[in-house]
Amino acid sequence: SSSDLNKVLTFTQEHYAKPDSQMFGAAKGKNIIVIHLESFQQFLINYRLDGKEVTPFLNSLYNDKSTYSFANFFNQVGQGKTSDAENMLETSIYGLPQGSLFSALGTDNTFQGAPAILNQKEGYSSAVFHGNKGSFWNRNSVYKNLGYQYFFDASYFNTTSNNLTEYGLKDKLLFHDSVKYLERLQQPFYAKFITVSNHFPYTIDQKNTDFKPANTGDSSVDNYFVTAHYLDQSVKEFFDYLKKSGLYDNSMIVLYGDHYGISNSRNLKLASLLGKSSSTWTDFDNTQLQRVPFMIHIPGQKNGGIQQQYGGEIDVLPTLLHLVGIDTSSYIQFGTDLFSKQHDQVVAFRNENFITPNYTVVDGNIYDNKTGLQITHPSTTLENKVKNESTKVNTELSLSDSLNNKNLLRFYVPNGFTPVNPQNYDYKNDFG
Ligand code: GP9
Ligand code: MN
Repeated sequence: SSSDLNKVLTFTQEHYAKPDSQMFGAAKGKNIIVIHLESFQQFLINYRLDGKEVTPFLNSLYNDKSTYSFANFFNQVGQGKTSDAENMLETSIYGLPQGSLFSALGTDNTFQGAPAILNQKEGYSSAVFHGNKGSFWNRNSVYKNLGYQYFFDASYFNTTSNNLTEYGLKDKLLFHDSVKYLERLQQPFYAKFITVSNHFPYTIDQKNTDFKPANTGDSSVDNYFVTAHYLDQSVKEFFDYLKKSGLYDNSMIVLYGDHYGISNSRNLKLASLLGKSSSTWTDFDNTQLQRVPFMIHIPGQKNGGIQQQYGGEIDVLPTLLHLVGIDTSSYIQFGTDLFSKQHDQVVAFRNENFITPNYTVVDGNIYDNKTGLQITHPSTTLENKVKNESTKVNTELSLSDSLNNKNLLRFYVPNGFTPVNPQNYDYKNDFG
């Protein structure tokens, strides 16, 4: 109803964060290439296994002045995993408390997300490249509702069994075989590449890797480093293609990890590789490991570097729209621009836990980020602060749920926005 919608609108308008004037439009007119790093956690960045860098190329990007690299960026997915990450990045609205929003509501709900906004405001074309079946996570339907013009799914690629791992086309082949399509997209374009090779159970044939696994005894932990290394090489090759094709200089390349690769129970095996002991491992440590990479690489930019502000997947859309000079004040978005002075650094997890720059709250327990120790007797000031933040987190998540479950966006048309007509799109393999 309109009162349900108004509650959401009031909340998101009150939390709107205005863009930083230096960053607004800093990448105006550039192609946007989003690289989804499957199951990739932040701890891999700059990590050495037996003295060997696991992801040398991503490390070089992370440490490059042309990249805004976020050291405290968190995944906020629920059970919808990849699809929840995509949903947050495309719409700045949370996934569902249970299940996947793409699967449960993606066929019928109204979306006001990145491809449509970029197209309507700045004339972007749009495409997704993914080497798995288009029906996985209901993407075929959701992408039409988002206004994606092209979806290059497995049917566009040579998927003979040698070319595949468990979740689809090997990443090197995905990038290599996509360039011919990418080059023909009308510029500026918004293009997303969803990788799959670094997906549980982390298997890649010997022929495709020279990297030695760890030896914790848990084969998925051990091989995680091997497939992460393969993903790193794949991204490097893709950058080479972009440079060769001339697209590189005119593009902003965004990389993010969607969610953890190593589960909380397996973290006990991982602990020793991180210089920690499994006997003192806590919920605090599990939460710290929910960091994933978020990097915005803008060739030619020299003022990048490592950013310390806390944020998460919900914050990506307003951040990117502001970078290409699009005003976001009329959209319903729960996240805030990471570069804004008003950016909200309370990062909500889907289960109502949250993290701030100073402390981490898990099941009502407060941990000091500096020491990792639980604050068993918080001061009244801290207690009140945590109470307020926790109220805000719960309100935000439940408003997002109400918006999604009642499909409230169908009652709201942002100023100057034309609702998406999914019938305009057809992803049959006939790209001419
Ligand atoms: C498959 C892929 C995997 O198409 O995106 O999704 P996940 O299992 O990580 O949610
Ligand atoms: Mn995933």
